[in-house]
Amino acid sequence: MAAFTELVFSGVQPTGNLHLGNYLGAVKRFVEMQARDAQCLYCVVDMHAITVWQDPEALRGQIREVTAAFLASGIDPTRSIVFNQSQVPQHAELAWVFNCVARLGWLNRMTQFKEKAGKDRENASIGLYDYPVLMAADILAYRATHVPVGEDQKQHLELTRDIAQKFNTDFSGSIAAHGHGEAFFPITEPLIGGPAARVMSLRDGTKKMSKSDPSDNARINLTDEADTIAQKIRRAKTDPEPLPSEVAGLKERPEADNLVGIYAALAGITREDVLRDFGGAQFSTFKPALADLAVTSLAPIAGEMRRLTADPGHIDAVLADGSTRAEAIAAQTLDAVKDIVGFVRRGPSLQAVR
Ligand code: AQP
Repeated sequence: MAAFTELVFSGVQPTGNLHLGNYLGAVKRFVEMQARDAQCLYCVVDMHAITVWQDPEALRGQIREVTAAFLASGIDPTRSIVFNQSQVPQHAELAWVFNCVARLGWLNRMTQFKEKAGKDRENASIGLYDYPVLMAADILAYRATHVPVGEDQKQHLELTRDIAQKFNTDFSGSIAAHGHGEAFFPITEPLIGGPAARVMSLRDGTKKMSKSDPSDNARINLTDEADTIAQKIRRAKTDPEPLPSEVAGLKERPEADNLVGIYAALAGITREDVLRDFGGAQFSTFKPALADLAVTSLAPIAGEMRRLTADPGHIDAVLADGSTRAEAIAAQTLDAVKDIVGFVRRGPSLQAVR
């Protein structure tokens, strides 16, 4: 592997309905990361997807669809490593070690589990509860230094940092004895930010835009046709006031704030810039401008996704190549982890992995 100063990792679940929030909060930023001096790994996290029920045939299609979205958005699979989680067994292996490092009390505080399990907690899968530990393993199998994610993943990233810290402390003697210095795992930096770190529902500005929202009108799907995108924006909930000319004027106006944030993220500008152009405008002026921008930005991605998904063989080849390259890195981490923890393994004990 070439020597990069940063290692970037992130993932998207193949749970269907990939939407504008996933694109602006995550995938678009994955593409931008490729300009940094970084090895980027982008993973279709299919093992996370099955923490809630997935129809097997649909899941296979969804894995290919997320891969197509990565490629259609501009992720270059020769520069970045694009793969699906289940093809790299080290994710699950490291998750088990981390299950023995993470504390029950830490997981009990995870708000996403509480939201997703709802009132029927006793019936939620153990995988859903353990999701953040597998996520820590995804990131730390590559000893990733940076993780671009939407704001909803902030608490999980904090857990990843806690697990890395505790592993480094619990095994400090063994880490040093195996030639890794004072710390084996990095304390990964979350990269959360920009105007679309949390894109909200088009029907309710206080709720996150989400794949599982029962109303399709609440989100813009990456596969939506131009007419559908324009119609969803036209029908998006708003208030009767014109847009303010200062960002402070968006406070207490969640729907207006959301649409301005979406415009800013699509145009690659700030909310301030948007309000400089549209301050004082009615939504009857702003919404068509936003719809035009959304269609111009998303239609080429949707077209390219259609072209790519028509050739599943090509997508599977990209995933196979990426998985082989990912496994070459993760296997080194796991060999070192096994030595540090005190397992006996085949092959010589590794002294250093990087
Ligand atoms: N609304 C959002 N705004 C900004 N970023 C978002 N992300 C998700 N929703 C928004 C970011 O997209 C990446 C991939 O998300 P995921 O597929 O792994 O899982 P998720 O966060 O559970 O996605 P959904 O759409 O919210 O699914 P459901 O409905 O199942 O809960 C992550 O970086 C995430 O932050």
